[in-house]
Amino acid sequence: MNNMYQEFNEKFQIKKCVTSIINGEPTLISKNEDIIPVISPINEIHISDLQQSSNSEVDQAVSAAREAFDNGPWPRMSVDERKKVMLQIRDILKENAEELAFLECINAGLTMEYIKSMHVIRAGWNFEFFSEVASQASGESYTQTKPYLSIVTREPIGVGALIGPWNAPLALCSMKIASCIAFGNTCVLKPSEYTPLSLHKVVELIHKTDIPKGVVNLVNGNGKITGDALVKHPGVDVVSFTGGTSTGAIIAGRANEGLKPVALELGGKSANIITNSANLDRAMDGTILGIYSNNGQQCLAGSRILVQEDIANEFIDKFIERSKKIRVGDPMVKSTEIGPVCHEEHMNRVLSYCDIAKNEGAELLTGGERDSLHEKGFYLKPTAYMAKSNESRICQEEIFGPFASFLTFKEIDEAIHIANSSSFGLVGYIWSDNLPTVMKASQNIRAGTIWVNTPMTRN
Ligand code: TXE
Repeated sequence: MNNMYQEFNEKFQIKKCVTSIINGEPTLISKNEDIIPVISPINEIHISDLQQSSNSEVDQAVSAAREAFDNGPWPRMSVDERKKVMLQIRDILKENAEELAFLECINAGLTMEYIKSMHVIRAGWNFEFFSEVASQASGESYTQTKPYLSIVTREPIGVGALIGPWNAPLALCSMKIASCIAFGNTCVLKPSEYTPLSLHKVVELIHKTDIPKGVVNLVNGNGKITGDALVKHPGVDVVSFTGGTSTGAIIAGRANEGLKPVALELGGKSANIITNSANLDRAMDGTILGIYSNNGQQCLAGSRILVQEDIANEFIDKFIERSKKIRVGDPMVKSTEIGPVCHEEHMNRVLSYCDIAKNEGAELLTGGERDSLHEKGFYLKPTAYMAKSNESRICQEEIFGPFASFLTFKEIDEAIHIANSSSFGLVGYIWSDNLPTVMKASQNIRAGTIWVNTPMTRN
């Protein structure tokens, strides 16, 4: 470990064992509970232990949230009173930004610079943003059926089960907590078993504000055990999940058994279309960010890169040149651009797509292997392949690493067709300074969000 790690570790000290937090209190460390080792992807060191919450602990956490909802002050407070607490949470997260960034970096492998400039800020901002949304939310009234007046009011739904992923734990789980509690709901959070550290700290910090006990509870553990127990618990009213598509389907099924509404944010294999009418320097920057930022692990990645034929050779050559210059390494070091992927199994999964690409006859453009400069840690070289066709697995399956699949197209209609020939539909990117091209692509690509001449703007 480098000096920076020593310095941070002395200053903040990683918890030896991460437990649940119920009613604002950490649960006791018990010898009988299942322990999951927490491994740093930076150097494969065992940095902490996670005590897996038993069924009875999940039950206690849901009961705490239930009691806080059914009988506690939180849902009965005025929006302004709740907003005051939400802003206290924003402030305390900001005050502890360095520690949160350290915990996220050591555990998830994201670069310190990226976490400090994006994720921690976003985490605080989520509490401000959703308190504003709640303060502006209003109901509706209907006057059509005289002399009756029908009024629709917005009410909190109850207890939320919030299940979070490992690729951006702080940013994504803070969004879940904030959007849930801003409206007067209470919750139980279960972060990914791979990345529990920053969120344990967040829940601890939340309890240093005036939040009533039981509004935010934390359980930990494996998805199939703790996660499943939480989703199917009869005391849960609504489920929110971000993660893999197949896991999302299982969770939706489970929630459905209890007739619980469920919000899912799942995977993507988004097309990033570069036309010959684009500002190619901007398109190049956006393409590099689109596939490699967050260590390549993001649902919003522009992972199918479609380049118009007449500019393809030049664009792809430049992309390869840029990819080779990317600094892969220790995410605590300021100059590092890509850190390790989150865990070993995931690294092996991403690497397995290099074999798949080879078997499919794809042409290796750059990377395609583990970064051998590092003896330990889950580092991958920025990787790109020229795919044989859009039907190939490297164009159809979410790989979720620093792994780009290139294709070319002749006219925009063909690019739109390729973009839509996918079972995903999360986002899409289009680079062009020609208005009719932009309008055609953005209106015809079937995805939730289309970015035009910019990557990843989500506000
Ligand atoms: O995530 P999972 P995995 C994609 C990405 C990745 C793939 C698999 O392609 O390779 O998903 O990742 C909890 N009941 N994304 O398997 O399983 C689990 O404990 C209740 C996309 O690591 O989706 C964790 O807290 N909970 C993505 C959370 O679900 C369950 C982000 C996510 O784990 C559960 C991450 C169950 N049965 C991966 N099974 C994005 N869209 O941003 C698992 N969990």
